[in-house]
Amino acid sequence: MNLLDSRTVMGDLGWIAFPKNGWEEIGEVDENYAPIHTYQVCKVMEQNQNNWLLTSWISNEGASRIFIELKFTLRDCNSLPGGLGTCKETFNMYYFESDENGRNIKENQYIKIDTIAADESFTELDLGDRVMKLNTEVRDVGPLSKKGFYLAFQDVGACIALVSVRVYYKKCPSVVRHLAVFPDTITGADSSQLLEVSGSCVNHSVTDEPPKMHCSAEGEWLVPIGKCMCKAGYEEENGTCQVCRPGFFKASPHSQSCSKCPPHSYTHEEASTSCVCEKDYFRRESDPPTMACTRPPSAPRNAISNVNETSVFLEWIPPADTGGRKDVSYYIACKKCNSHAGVCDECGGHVRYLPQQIGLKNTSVMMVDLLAHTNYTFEIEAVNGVSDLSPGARQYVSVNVTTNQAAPSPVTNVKKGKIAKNSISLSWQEPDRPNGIILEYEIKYFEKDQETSYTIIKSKETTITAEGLKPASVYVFQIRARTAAGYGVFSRRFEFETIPVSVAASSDQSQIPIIAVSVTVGVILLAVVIGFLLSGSCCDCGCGRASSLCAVAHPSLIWRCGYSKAKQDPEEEKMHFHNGHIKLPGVRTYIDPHTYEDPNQAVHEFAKEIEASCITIERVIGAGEFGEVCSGRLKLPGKRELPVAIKTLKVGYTEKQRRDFLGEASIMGQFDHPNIIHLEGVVTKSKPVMIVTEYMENGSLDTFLKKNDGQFTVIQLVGMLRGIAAGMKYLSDMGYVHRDLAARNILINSNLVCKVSDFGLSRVLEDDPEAAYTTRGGKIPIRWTAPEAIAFRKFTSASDVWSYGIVMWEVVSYGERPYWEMTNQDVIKAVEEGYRLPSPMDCPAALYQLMLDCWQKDRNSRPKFDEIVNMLDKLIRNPSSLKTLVNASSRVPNLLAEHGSLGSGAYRSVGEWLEAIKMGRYTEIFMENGYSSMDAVAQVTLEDLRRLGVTLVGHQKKIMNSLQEMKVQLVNGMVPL
Ligand code: ACK
Repeated sequence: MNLLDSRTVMGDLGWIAFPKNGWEEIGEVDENYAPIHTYQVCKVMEQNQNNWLLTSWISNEGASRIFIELKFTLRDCNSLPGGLGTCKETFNMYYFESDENGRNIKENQYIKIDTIAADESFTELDLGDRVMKLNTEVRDVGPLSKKGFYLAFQDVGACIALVSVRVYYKKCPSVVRHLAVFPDTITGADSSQLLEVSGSCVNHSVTDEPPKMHCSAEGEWLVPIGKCMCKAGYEEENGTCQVCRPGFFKASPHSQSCSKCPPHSYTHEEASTSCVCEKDYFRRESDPPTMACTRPPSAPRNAISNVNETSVFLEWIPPADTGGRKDVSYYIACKKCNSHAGVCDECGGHVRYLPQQIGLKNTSVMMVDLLAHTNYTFEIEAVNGVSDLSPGARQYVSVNVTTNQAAPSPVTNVKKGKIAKNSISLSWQEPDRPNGIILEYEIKYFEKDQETSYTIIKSKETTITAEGLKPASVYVFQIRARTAAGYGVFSRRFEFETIPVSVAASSDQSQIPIIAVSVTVGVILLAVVIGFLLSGSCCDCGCGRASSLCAVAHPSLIWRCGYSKAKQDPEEEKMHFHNGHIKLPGVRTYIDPHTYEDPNQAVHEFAKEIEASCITIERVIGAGEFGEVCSGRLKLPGKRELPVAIKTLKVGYTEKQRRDFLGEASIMGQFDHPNIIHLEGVVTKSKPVMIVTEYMENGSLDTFLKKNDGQFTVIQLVGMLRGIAAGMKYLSDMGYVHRDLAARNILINSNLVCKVSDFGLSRVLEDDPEAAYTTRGGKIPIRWTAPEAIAFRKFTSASDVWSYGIVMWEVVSYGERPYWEMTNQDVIKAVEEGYRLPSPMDCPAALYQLMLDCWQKDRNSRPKFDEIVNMLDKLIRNPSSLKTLVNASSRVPNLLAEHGSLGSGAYRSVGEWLEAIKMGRYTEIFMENGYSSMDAVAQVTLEDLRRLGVTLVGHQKKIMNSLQEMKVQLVNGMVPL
């Protein structure tokens, strides 16, 4: 900013030269006739020059540092003839500060600014060329403290022309930066000083942090701090804030620009800070204004339920419309319904929801602790963040279920018995609500505060003694009961303390007389009992109602009914756990009874001895290899009476037969799984020798299915298969290979629970009428057995999986004989050539695929039993996956096309064939409809049969199966894999 520019001053500059003959002004004008104020002095020949040129007063206009720019020419002294002695090539510049415009300043009052020398001086020559070498020099002065100043130029004998003098100061010019206005700012007095300047926000703008900039001595704006932002409803455009147009909004000063209203919202105003939701759409308080307006979700879809005793598992898929939100969760409403009265009540607090009832994120939930045999309605409601803002109806899907039998209620009444230094005896009562027959109790105990290391004892009795405890230590006990429905929950914790060693020692001593007395009493008692026995009286337990049918030589000479204890109490199965893992006696694996030198020891290790007097035989239900199989009842002391199956060993058996017979019990006794037939015990101390197992009301599965052909839903069939697979998984986990898995060796109870049975060693195959001798001498049930087991007796869990596939086929075809009447040799050949059983009728594709997987030639490619269980569980949970059936027409693909015609088969005419399968009544219909040859018949499909009027499912099956059988025989094989 100029304070003075001698070149722009039109009139007199008002400068004073002193002495008068020193500096003189040259009155020149430029091309525009404007005066050029040039002062010159050139007294180079004279001694002692002191010529001053004094400016008029110059206001500094508030600047505290000013700059003086001089433009001048200076004569080179060397170019001057003779004047070298006095000639100078510099001049001095001075200033004097003053608040007012007044003269009378003495030269010595001026303060020197600098001596000014020329960068370039000129010579005579230059003068001749009229080339003036103009020098420009700038000096600054500050800090100034007064309103103005004078400048003075002192010549001491140079030849100078002062062409222009410009006096100015520097300032940072007003700017708008980051929406803040910064005013004109004069730079500071110091050359390195930065002046902090505050800006002010432009219209419609605001700030969190007041904006600042720094004005440098050079007049530049530096280091901006903070900024202004257009307030809500306004956006920045070219350094100003402009209003948001209708349909646009800006919610916060921090947003850059106005945005279009998000979906399902609008605004008709200018300068909107938010948009309004359309009808039926909402925005939660916590939703950002930039988010679309949303609405409650639609109802969940495809809910399915799976009832397991008194638990219900629900699964569904998310709603088709989530309302535009991601925060969909589910709420389960539970109603208990009376089917007769048609009324429903809230379920109440006893129902537990896993993981929770409200705010479920996953699409499944489990309800436990429901009442047994009760109808429930569960409403699965989908909710999202705006559900509570919507007055609309609830969006839910409801599922009706009926619960089954409940697991037993917890044991509540636990009492301590004898407590010693290393043992604690306990007794308890049956739970209040056993909900079935209690099969056993599980007692968990651990030293207090050592819960990660616990022991589990299983007991059929309501008493146990925990042994091997530490003296003077507190132990925590919990007990739970098991019925066919599974385990109940554990009882609350009961704490008992063992006695210290010192107390035990003294009490042991004090017991000596008591023991002596007891022994005496015992001897007397024994004598009395023997007396009774000799006189032929019956026992006092009420046992001994055995039926003569089973030819039980009933041992009436028994004075006490119950178990006789083995070496270790076989009632109690004891396992130790540490951090959830079994610690001792090690991982539970199957122990081959053969490894026992004495087979009797094996049987008593794994099976309880039952007094024959506790068994009542009612009727013969079948014949086994070793003798009759009977049904009856078992009544053990302190226990409820149980229905049981009793296998007997016929009289006149050899020692080997006895060993083999009891071998099955030694194996069965090692298993404890709801899908493995449960061994109650054995009778070996009296004759006949018996194996007592749980009773399975519906007998063996193959006969049961044949009897109930077509009677079950697919889900029921899959449920049976699931049970068998679960049992087999357990066996394979135990390391037991069954070798004879077939529907005939599965038993089924009245609840349609399937259990694997028929365990044995080599015997198992001898016993099976299906087993045939192979070329290598073994006896093998060919149709059920994997090729590697037939070929080189490679029996593994993988070969059991093959057999399981055959069982699947048997189940889905309701007990049909695998490979029908093909000979064993043909079966071996066909399977070897890669043919497999075709899909049974109406078989879900998923099941047939699983069968084919089980029949993979490479045994390692077959699924494992745990995978089979998982797969079946998935199908059960998602019943719609079972709806796709194996296409009827593709069930026996390409057999005829590839392998000739049925005409060359066993039947000469359609009539003969239909007669042979007892379907002769349809001969006429077949002939009338063009099925007059066996070749034509071969094309018949199920649809054709229905069209022909064969409406009975049994007849359809018979005809289709026969056709299939013929086709299979024809190709000497089956479905090529
Ligand atoms: O098909 P079923 O009636 O069922 O005929 C056979 C018969 O004995 C010879 O094995 C039946 N059976 C075997 N064990 C049991 C059992 N635990 N419960 C009921 N029936 C059984 C089988």
